[in-house]
Amino acid sequence: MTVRVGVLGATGAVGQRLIQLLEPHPEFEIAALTASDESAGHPYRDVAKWRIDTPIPEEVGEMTVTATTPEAVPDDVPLLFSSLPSTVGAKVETPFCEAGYVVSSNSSNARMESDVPLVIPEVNGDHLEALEIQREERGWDGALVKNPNCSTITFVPTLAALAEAGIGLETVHVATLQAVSGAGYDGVTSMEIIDNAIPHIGSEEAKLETESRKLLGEFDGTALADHEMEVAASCNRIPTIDGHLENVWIETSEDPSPEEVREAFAEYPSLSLHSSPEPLIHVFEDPERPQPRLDRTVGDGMAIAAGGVRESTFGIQYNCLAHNTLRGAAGASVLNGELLVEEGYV
Ligand code: 11C
Repeated sequence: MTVRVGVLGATGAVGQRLIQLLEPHPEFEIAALTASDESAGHPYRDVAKWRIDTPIPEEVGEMTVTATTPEAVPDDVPLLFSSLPSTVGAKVETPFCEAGYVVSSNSSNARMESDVPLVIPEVNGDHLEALEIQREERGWDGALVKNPNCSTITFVPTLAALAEAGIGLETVHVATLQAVSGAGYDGVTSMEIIDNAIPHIGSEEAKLETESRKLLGEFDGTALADHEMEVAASCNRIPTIDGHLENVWIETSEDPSPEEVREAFAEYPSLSLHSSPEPLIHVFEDPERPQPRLDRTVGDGMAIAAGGVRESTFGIQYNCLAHNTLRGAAGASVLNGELLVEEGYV
């Protein structure tokens, strides 16, 4: 049996990716699309400004977009995927949760609230247990679950793999080279970034530093506690369309060899959820490897590519790359939706 789902913010860059992933999904059926008031009342194909390289699925194109309010979404659509701008998400996600909808959200608002699980299923699916506290404290019939920022999702699974292998994480330095699709629709279409590299973008650095510690922290049955590791991030934009590349330096309580690190990455377990790739982390080590458009497609855009593992002055150094709008955004929300269904929250 499929679960009827809706997309909040269906016309945006991540909303379009959600539709691309949800339309053929064996467990979900798209039954509601919401967007801004200007788009409401129109067929999706007339307002979407579709920019994905496969056509708009025919049935989706004919659906009428509604306003982003609980009243506009049918009651028999229990699960909503939110890709709203964070300012909008901060206003409208709560009313949806109050009205009984389970919201799997990619929007950055509320990610660090103590009773909002921030989840990468392969890393910390157990944090969903905090929903009991959320429902009790907020009196919601619905629920709010977040996936992290796309840059956070790119490097945290590699840290989780090291922790899983018993390597104690003390200090992490991460520098990002982020694709323009992370900046949303305008970033891609404006072309203003072409032939330019932009340092110190937005509020990205703080997000990587705080979200990573929450993701790797423990839920003890009553509260989510952050991991104690120290994280310093430097975030930069480069002129590529999709795929965030990150350079990571870690100091650990042990002294793992590069080979042990590669093994930890390669052996980190995946899940049997539909969108969870096997393996989760692909380890590349060939030095002459041609780069363009290979790494971001591993695992159909849902895996992490890692390589360049070597000893450095700061312990171990490596790089990792993930598709930012698939693994890092729409795919991350869909995967959280699959976990919510599997765990009985929907
Ligand atoms: C970027 N990572 O590349 C951002 C976009 O917190 O979900 C996603 C922002 C977020 O600019």
